[in-house]
Amino acid sequence: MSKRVVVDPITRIEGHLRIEADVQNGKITDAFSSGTAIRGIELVVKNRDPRDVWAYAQRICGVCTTVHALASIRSAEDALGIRIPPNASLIRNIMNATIILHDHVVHFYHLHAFDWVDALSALKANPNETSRIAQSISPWPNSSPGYFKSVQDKIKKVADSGQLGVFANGYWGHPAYKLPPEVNLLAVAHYLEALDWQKEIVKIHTIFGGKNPHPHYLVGGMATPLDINMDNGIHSERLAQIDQLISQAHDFVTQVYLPDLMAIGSFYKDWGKIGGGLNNYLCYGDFSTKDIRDTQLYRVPRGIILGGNMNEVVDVDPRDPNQVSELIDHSWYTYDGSGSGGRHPWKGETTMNYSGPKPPFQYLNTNEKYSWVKSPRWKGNPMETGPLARILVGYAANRGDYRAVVDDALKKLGVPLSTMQSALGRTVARGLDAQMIVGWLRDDFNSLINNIKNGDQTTFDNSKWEPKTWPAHAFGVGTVEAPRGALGHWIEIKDGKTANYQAVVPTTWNASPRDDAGKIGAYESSLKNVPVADMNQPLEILRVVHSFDPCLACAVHLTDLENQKLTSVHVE
Ligand code: NFE
Ligand code: MG
Repeated sequence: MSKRVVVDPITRIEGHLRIEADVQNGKITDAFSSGTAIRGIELVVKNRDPRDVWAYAQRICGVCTTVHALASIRSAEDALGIRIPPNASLIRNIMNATIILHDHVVHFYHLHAFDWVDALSALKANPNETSRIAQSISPWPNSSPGYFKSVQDKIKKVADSGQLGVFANGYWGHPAYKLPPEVNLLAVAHYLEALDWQKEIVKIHTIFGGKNPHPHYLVGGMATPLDINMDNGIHSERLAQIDQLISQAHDFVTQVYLPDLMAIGSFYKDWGKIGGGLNNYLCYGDFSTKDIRDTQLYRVPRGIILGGNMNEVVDVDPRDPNQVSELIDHSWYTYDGSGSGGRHPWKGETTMNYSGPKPPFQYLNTNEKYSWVKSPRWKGNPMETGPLARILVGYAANRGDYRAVVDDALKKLGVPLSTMQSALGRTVARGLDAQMIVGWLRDDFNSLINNIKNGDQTTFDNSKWEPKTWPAHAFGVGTVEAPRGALGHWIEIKDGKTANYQAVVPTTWNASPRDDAGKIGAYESSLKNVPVADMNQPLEILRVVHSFDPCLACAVHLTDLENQKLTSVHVE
């Protein structure tokens, strides 16, 4: 007899995700992923000026803020044949690199670490030993015994107050926690340091984009006036500040995040065999060194791996009507009033059709429709997207830079490449993704400074700004490698207005429910065979699902109409 465990909502993610999992003999036999809220941004942007859509689309999410604006302006520029100046390309890369680094660090320390780190165990640590460990793995300066003692005192004060604040609702003491108290203390110290760091790095957005979250973008370039000698724009003092923030980001990633990841990961090698899932990986590619249309110059390569076959990278084309499609057989939508079937996003439709139970309810009817997330498929295949996809596609494409960072990490952990296709691998890949991207961030900033020094301060091309220069009817697609993976916005422009708009988002791929052929999505697949030691404390489910860094706000672009309890676990 299997029992169904419900985790709803999954916390320490963005948005509303519910997992129902059948557990038999201490293992998950089947799982169902449900997005429980919808916002309908694709409907909001209909009939609007395509030059304005980015500002609405960016509000799809406040976590991967920036990337939806970027995908949106790329889709409009693609449709209208607009080329942007080199400086605008560089600034867009810098903006995207910034959000990815911010997201990955926040995910590791604030959203995922406590699945692996027992915060209260840190109270038992010997700060001298924590200091010794810290100094043995990194030159990071905050590493004295006194420093770790002060962090321990801080945790003790919080614990003694009875109000655990950020440490509330953890499964502290769960037998699946394996770190010694000293490493737990190290991780909690860096949890707190990362909180400070993350508010600094986003200043790159506030300088280049005017604000964060949701910095400003512009169809045709960037709304970023460069004026190196004057106060009429981004001048040398501001650029020096960005220079410093990039150096800080580099140091934090290489001296804090990566050493911690390796230290913590080495205690959880058994999770290198758990939580893998589909083994199909999708990347649209990004970070061109020149123009986004030149896919050959992408530093994140474009491509697909099928069935874990690392010997072949398959081409992907987001324009091909036979490749990307969205199915709705198990999603609360309808096509054309009653139909279903797959739709390429240029023919996509967002028509809600809720047929689930009325709250309060115990279980979803998972034989029918059970999610607001659609089921994107590539030639009928469910795909995983995100840092792991980027790392594996880069590796399989024989890229020397990817091979070097991956091989180095595998050597440090003492595990084979196949370990990457797991919950542990996903979390390791996110760190390696940050390692790659923090280097490109520096390179792109240096290129920008060089251009400025050579007298090019142009960030905007207005030659196709006026609608009279546009075709009467056009289709465009904008793709971005967002923190959580392959993001695409598809636009149809008719007579100067947005006729149709579809966003297929990384978390839409990963959180997807079953499709018409019964093929399960990435979360659902990754949960199969995962052990659950204690049905009332399903820490293992959190480990696997969190390893994807879910963002349901993105995935189902109305907040829930009913209040939901926080962190309740139902078991029958
Ligand atoms: Ni809301 Fe997002 C990212 C996008 S979701 S976080 O990254 O696009 O998958
Ligand atoms: Mg969509």
